[in-house]
Amino acid sequence: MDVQSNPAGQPEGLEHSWLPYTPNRYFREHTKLLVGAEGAYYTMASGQKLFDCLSGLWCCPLGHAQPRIVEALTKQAQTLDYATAFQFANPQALKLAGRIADMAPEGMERVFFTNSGSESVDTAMKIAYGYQRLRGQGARTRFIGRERGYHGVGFGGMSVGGMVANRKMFGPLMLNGIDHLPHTYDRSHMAFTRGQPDWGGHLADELERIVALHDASTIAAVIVEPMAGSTGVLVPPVGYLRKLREICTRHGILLIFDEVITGFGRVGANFGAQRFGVTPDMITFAKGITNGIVPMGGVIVSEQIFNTFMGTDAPQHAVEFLHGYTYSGHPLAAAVGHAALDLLLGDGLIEQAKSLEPVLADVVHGLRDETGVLDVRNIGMAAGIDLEPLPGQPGVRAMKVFEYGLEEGLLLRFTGDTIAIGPPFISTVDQLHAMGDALRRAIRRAFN
Ligand code: PXG
Ligand code: PLP
Repeated sequence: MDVQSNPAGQPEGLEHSWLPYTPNRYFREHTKLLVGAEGAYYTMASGQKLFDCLSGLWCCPLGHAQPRIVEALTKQAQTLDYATAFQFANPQALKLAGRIADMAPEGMERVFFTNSGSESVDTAMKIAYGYQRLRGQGARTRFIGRERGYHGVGFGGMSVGGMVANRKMFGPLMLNGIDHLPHTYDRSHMAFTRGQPDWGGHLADELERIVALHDASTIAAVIVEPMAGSTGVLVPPVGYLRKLREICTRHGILLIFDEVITGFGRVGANFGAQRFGVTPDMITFAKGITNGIVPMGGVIVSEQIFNTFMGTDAPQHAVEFLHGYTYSGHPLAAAVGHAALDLLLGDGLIEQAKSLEPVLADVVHGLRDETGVLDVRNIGMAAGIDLEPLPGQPGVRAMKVFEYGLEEGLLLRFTGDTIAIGPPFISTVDQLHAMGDALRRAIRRAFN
């Protein structure tokens, strides 16, 4: 088909595009083009400016067109644009691994680079599986995820994930031997909680039940998001993660924290691990490490796991872990990663996220009395707002808020009838209040 011919007046190329996680048929009638971005705002093709309420897709905490990031990217492109990833290293990626390990909890010393959260999760699952095998526990093949978890779209991540809609089309392709913990959300016990709910720590005991069912000797790892982001910001109950840690340790099961959203400051600390005071065996990350400007992800592993792979009795020239991506440790991503960490750590942007937490909490909880708001919850620079669904039409109410939000100057993200909020750490107090006011107007219009 001729790309130029476009009788419907649609943007050029739309008729050749298949958009990710997008209702493509609806989009055809409601096209939305982002053409520019600076600071905490996007610009649409219409010229409309939109406050970036979710920092891109949780990935741009430092805002857009950040001059030091642009400079790092440009300079690196002129110096070493791509470095062969296998059998070679590049200094930017090596040094970045060191800086990431320094930010991670004590004992988590090694970083394996990927290009996305999905790749990070599949990588971590392969590491877990390999680790158990190498230490003589080859029967440990099971993974335990959690309902309402999101771990990306690879076959591994999808299998441990717990969002039914993402799974149901692919039933027989799901990995074998996966079980799921119950999710931790119960509105009747925790509606309108600021920070961590007091109720729900006991749900970690469900892991004991699952272990008893399958026997510990068959379980490789448990994977959870410290705070579930994609399903609408589910904050872990007090004591819950610590209990998971205790149970995993007791049974020789690895604990993986998927910190693709919670890593690099989103919950007001380097990682959720530190915010919640629990050290896992592996952390998966992506998004914030490069401020979303160049794709990059990775897995941070404990020295013990790394040493287990290095302790192989295979000859020295043998690859210890047959895994990697063409773009693992990409020099452009790594250079941008350094600039992002300079800002997050050197310029105190993680501290800034922490200090804005009560401001964001006031803004979102200020909406609790609006008609149709069923729950508001928050932690760090993240919040979830549940809306009363339109009878028989799940998701439509939130979509209305999303569409009205655009008219009110907000780029919002919704899942089901939940609005997720995760503003950039560079947001000003005034901008956060303005976001709250605009969101209030959008919600009122959607319930009118
Ligand atoms: N794990 C977690 C915890 C995530 O949040 C992934 C893995 C997958 O990452 P990639 O880079 O492969 O997309 C994610 C991604 C949303 C939203 O609206 C969340 C994600 C991606 C896009 C939108 O909450 N999380
Ligand atoms: N498919 C083919 C045919 C390839 O040659 C490669 C990599 O060489 C891949 C997939 C994997 O690509 P990537 O390393 O970018 O994940």
